[in-house]
Amino acid sequence: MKENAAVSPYEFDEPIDIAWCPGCGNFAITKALKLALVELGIRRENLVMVSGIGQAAKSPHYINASFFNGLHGRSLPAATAVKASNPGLTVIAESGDGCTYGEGGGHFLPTVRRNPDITNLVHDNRVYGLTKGQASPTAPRGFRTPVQVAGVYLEPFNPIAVSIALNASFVARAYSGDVEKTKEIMKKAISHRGYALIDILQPCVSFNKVNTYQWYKEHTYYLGDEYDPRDREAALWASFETEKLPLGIIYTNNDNPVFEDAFPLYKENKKPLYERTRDPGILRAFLKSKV
Ligand SMILES: Cc1ncc(C[n+]2csc(CCOP(=O)(O)OP(=O)(O)O)c2C)c(N)n1
Ligand code: SF4
Repeated sequence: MKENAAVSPYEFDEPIDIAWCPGCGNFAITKALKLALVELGIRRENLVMVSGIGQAAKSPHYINASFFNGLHGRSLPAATAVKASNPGLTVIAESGDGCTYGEGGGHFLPTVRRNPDITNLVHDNRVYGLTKGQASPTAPRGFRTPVQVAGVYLEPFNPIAVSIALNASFVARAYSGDVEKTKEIMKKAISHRGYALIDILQPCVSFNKVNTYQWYKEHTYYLGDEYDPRDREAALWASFETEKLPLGIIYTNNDNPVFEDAFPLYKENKKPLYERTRDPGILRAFLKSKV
């Protein structure tokens, strides 16, 4: 995708009130995404945002483009379907860590394996923000909340390690306190052909008093130029780091077929259904062959 001066930086602004708490990390993610879209020259007519339920899932409401806001955890199948129906669109699924890995966990795994050409932005604040701070699947052991009063006793879900284990085509981690670098990672993810996950560390200033902006500053670092994201074993080791969390593109692999390309509907004819002329004769002949 080329830079396109015709896209205005304000094109994606939606003039409505934003319901997030002042200081929430969600603001920076939306800002980074708008900048990435503008710099990639993606026009709003060609963009579809898909989300589930939660604070992060409100993000598409704040971007002036088409969107589908579905049920909790259901962003990925809807996004896959949008892309399969019209492969010419840029499709971004954006939701929280609870929505994607908790309620949507059963969709996350097959989506990584299907490899549709969509970008998946996950606002990872380690809590269920909208419902007032219960632990999410990425909350660490010992994390206390008004519900988990004795602290979480479960092993946290590691979306980076799981997606690398499934040989995902693009796996990255970003930090919402750094708009510039998050924007650059987003540009690479959107330009990547195939499923691209960005797990974005996002401070929830109201309900997560542990993983603050200061905490992320002290517990993250960017992978250097010497790091090769095509090295799956190195990527897995990076995904297990917990003392300091690596940021950047952790794993890429261009070997997996893209869902839309492998879809039987497009095997002989690349045109999406809505562009094809209907031929009732085919259906008639098919029905006739069955009697
Ligand atoms: C099936 C279902 N279960 C539970 C809920 C209640 N609910 C609404 S939002 C939410 C938590 C959202 O958390 P997360 O996805 O982490 O996003 P955040 O609000 O932190 O951005 C829950 C549990 C629901 N709407 N639907
Ligand atoms: S509750 Fe947390 S995630 Fe939700 S808007 Fe407020 S700071 Fe952001």
